[in-house]
Amino acid sequence: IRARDVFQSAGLYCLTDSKLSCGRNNLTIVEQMLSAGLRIVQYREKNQSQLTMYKECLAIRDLTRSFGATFIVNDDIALAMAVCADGVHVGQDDLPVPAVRLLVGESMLIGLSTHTPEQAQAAVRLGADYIGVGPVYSTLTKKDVGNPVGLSYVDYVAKNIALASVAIGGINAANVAEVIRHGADCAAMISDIVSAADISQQIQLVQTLIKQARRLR
Ligand code: TZP
Ligand code: MG
Repeated sequence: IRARDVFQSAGLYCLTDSKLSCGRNNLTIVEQMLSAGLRIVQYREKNQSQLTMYKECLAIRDLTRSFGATFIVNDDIALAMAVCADGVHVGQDDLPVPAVRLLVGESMLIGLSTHTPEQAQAAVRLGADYIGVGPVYSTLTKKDVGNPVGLSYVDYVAKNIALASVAIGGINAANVAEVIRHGADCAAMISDIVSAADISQQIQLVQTLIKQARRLR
């Protein structure tokens, strides 16, 4: 329930992706995100050495701590633990949530990507703290991504699953309002934010859209 409060009050959840950030480094990007008021950041990097990721992740962890923001590490449980992240995010083909819990303990948040009602129900049983809901729309950002689940799955989760929900996949300033109106606690975005010319301005725009959409729920 405490986890759900964090996600509901945050509204926007941004992920890093150095391939999409137009040459700007992750630390600069995250600093701009946090300065613009972002409250949840996920470190998501592919194909880099463990040492490179550790150093970058540690610096981002310090930044998020100084802003009082929630910091989540994608996929890599050891890395999440080594930098004392607030949470770790895993997918359906990663270690099962109870095994992750055994490793990270009770105080670290565990997020699980889900794509079907059965997976969402299992996430509750297994003790996840929040679920990813998606991909809502089609996206070019993630290669091994499944077919879009659409807003009907967002509706299902809003009505039936008590966990915090983070909608993801193809969400941008043009469609974020409908995702929030359909009941997602948070909207997760990569390309629309990290590829923006002015990250601060884009964050502020999207946060305004999220606040407006909540009032229409
Ligand atoms: N998981 C499901 S879709 C996705 C991830 C990590 C990528 C989302 O990126 P974008 O650019 O916001 O569509
Ligand atoms: Mg993963």
